[in-house]
Amino acid sequence: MRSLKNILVTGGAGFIGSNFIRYTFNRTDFDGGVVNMDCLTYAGNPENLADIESEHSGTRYFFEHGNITDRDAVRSVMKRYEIDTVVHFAAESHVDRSIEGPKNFISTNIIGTFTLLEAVREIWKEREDVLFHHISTDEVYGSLGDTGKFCEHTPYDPRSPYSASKASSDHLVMAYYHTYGVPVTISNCSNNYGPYQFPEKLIPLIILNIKEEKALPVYGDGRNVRDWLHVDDHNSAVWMIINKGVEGETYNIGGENEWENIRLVRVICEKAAAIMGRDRDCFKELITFVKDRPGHDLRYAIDCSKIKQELGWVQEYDFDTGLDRTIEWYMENGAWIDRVRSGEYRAWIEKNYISR
Ligand code: NAD
Ligand code: TDX
Repeated sequence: MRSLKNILVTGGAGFIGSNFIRYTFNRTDFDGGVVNMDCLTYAGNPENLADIESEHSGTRYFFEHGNITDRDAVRSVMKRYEIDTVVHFAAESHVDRSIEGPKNFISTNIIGTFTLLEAVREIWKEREDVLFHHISTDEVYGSLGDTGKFCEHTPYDPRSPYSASKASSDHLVMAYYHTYGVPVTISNCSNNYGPYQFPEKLIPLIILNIKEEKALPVYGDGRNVRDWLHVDDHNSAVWMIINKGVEGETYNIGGENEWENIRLVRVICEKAAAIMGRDRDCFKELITFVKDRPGHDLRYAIDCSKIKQELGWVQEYDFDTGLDRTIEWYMENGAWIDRVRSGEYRAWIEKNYISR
């Protein structure tokens, strides 16, 4: 029986991690503690959790400003908070940045995961009620043609420095399970959307450029396909895995919701126009086809029948409504967006965390 009393969330100040922490506090069947260890890169913003911080800080929620590659810091957090569950989100997550400079991806995604695994291997030696859950991506499986889906047994075939670093971390996690018996699970998820996503990723970037009537950059011919899932549906799947997932198993998570990029961008243009009370097609003229991403994977699609059948997970968000709400969120949260993009929040971080 798993303990699930003290959860260490790595990267909890980022997009999915902050939504995960809010998700756990909204659950009525969880009354444990959550420690958020995050080094606050450009993508980490503690303001994402201001509501949780004001309600639970010091009682059930604890922020630890630290780097997962720092062996001593990781061990100290694991021991001080008597962590029994690690949910490992922390990563460099943007493919384009990995193409520009892979070094941080190797450091955080590979060495960081290794550092965490070494800590749990040592600290959890005598325990059986613990779990290390590793958050990964469908991108490790490479690129699909027009048909087929990735399943848990699809051979790994990463194409970008980002996906190669995630593939490497997945292999390390499984190696620690087989070699040292560390209790682990892995999930490989498709593209997430929702609130608090850093506006370098496609959906928030397009929404914000529409808002500011800037060009909407579509890579190549826009025919690449992604499978979109609401971040809360990803997090409900993660919650199920840490509660009842089987050690040593991988679970694919997906939206069963494939969209060609150009089709999605056109729909966002129409939805935003409706929300802003503008003509249906007025933003489409901003669409600009730009140079393709090198090694751009053509299509991702996930077969998530395993987690549905074995753990009873289902997606709850309908994409039409989820996308509407997401567009509204970015339209309404101008102050958050300005701070995230201006670097002003850096000063806030330094004042509130780094100098503490
Ligand atoms: P994000 O970039 O929004 O957030 C990453 C967080 O990790 C940030 O808060 C950052 O400060 C923190 N971080 C980075 N390096 C760190 C380090 N060395 N030490 C401590 N903290 C560090 O990323 P996201 O989109 O929320 O993705 C979270 C996880 O989910 C990643 O592992 C990613 O590979 C995976 N994933 C993301 C998606 C997606 O669509 N965004 C889909 C599938 C899987
Ligand atoms: O300006 C853009 N124009 C464009 O056409 C951007 C930023 C992206 N794109 C395309 C590239 C992709 O085909 O849109 C698609 C989605 O791009 P991203 O939002 O950068 O996501 P992707 O590269 O698919 O990776 C995402 O999903 C899997 C996350 O960033 C990863 O962390 C996750 O593992």
